[in-house]
Amino acid sequence: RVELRPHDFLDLDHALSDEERDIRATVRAFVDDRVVPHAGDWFEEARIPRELPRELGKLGVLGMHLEGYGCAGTSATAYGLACLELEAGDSGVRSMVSVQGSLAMYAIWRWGSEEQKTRWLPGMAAGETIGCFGLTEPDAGSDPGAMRTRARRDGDGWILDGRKMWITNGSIADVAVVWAATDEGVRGFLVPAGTPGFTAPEIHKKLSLRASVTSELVLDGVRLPGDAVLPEVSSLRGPLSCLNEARYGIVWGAAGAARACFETALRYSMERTAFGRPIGATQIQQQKLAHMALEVNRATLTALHLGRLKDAGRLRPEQISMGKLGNVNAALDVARTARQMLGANGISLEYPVIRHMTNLESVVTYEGTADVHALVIGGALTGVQAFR
Ligand code: TGC
Ligand code: FAD
Repeated sequence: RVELRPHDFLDLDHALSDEERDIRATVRAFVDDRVVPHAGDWFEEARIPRELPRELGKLGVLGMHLEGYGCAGTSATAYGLACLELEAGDSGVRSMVSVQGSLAMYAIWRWGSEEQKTRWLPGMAAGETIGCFGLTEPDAGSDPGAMRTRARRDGDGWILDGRKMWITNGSIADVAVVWAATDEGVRGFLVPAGTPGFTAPEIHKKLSLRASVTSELVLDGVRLPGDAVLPEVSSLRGPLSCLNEARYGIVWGAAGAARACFETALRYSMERTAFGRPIGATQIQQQKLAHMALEVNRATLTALHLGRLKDAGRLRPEQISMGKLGNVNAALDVARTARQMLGANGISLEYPVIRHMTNLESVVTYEGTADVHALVIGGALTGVQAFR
């Protein structure tokens, strides 16, 4: 008889290859050793260790789904499994991996010149060079087409002026991928840290995703050489193609955060007694546990299915929107339910639940808010775009 495992009630393990299970086990061991014991402190202290990117590089997860230039070239499904395990540790760690691999590295890998790829990607895959991705602005988040950051030609080079906001890894990045409006459409620029006129002040007072650096990017007359522009795209399609990659990783990651909350609540429900019996022996808590198990399993199943579609070259952005919307909402639901099951302990960083719960408030907002993904799906269903 097949064993019934709570977080894998549907036996999705059965649908994975040996190689996929091995990659997952390696990432899970890293997370159990390097992230889980410290994530509460990192959150409380609002920091993420400076050495972590190199450790993640050694682990092989930075740009792991890309081919060449020091990247592992794994399947999309294997990359997804890694995101799930990383986010079961902390959304901030998965965020670091997403921004590095799916946003900054992917932008260069997909739209860069051969010289740009050779110069930047191997160091980024190793975690020696950190990248960030600047699309959002103070007055243009869901509507990046309204961006005000501008690049104008200046002889052979470019001059950039503008502001980016809420940029993950901004003040620790060695290179920023900055998207700017030009006379030729939206273009991507590689801005090395230390370029005159470019600063990246850190944003403080966050109550979510605290184990992650978030920054503003300030560009005041930043002069760049002609070869700083990504040559292969000049439209919003450039940044949005990168978002498809990162959103795909979040579909998996959210299932990981949900799993961590559910497993904590399940354990707690059998250890905590009230009125002379474990709370998990009461009907009302079992109903909640069954609901959480359902959501965790359904989210993982969705992620796996989208992974298989991506590996088959069939995955559409609208399907990623459905996965991100559904899985992040499911994870938030599981996290909030688990938090209540833990009673007062549910508000303590001694347990991972409230950390995941508040982190997920960022995850539901970045990479397209829940509303934006609903509108993408609604547009596909009706043929009518409701954004404007
Ligand atoms: P629209 O007119 O529909 O399209 C403009 C151009 O973009 C193309 N396009 C896409 N290309 C690739 N993938 C997609 N998903 C695409 N969606 C649209 C489209 O074909 C067109 O191309 P072209 O060449 O004809 O010009 O765009 P719109 O102005 O109506 O805007 C709608 C849109 C898609 C921007 C909106 O739906 C949206 O997605 N807004 C959300 C913005 C967002 O997600 N920002 C995220 C910033 S990065 C981040 O949050 C990182 S978090 C860090 C972490 O992960 O840890
Ligand atoms: P707005 O776009 O102002 O939206 C406000 C509200 O209005 C939302 O509820 C939204 O759903 C709703 N809304 C917007 N448009 C419509 C509409 N047409 N119809 C109905 N409702 C609508 N960005 C980057 O570029 N790079 C990063 O690395 C990055 N990292 C981030 C890290 C964190 C921790 C956070 C919180 C954000 C990060 N972001 C990053 C920014 C993120 O992508 C944006 O916050 C997000 O896209 C939403 O934009 P906004 O905050 O300006 O909200």
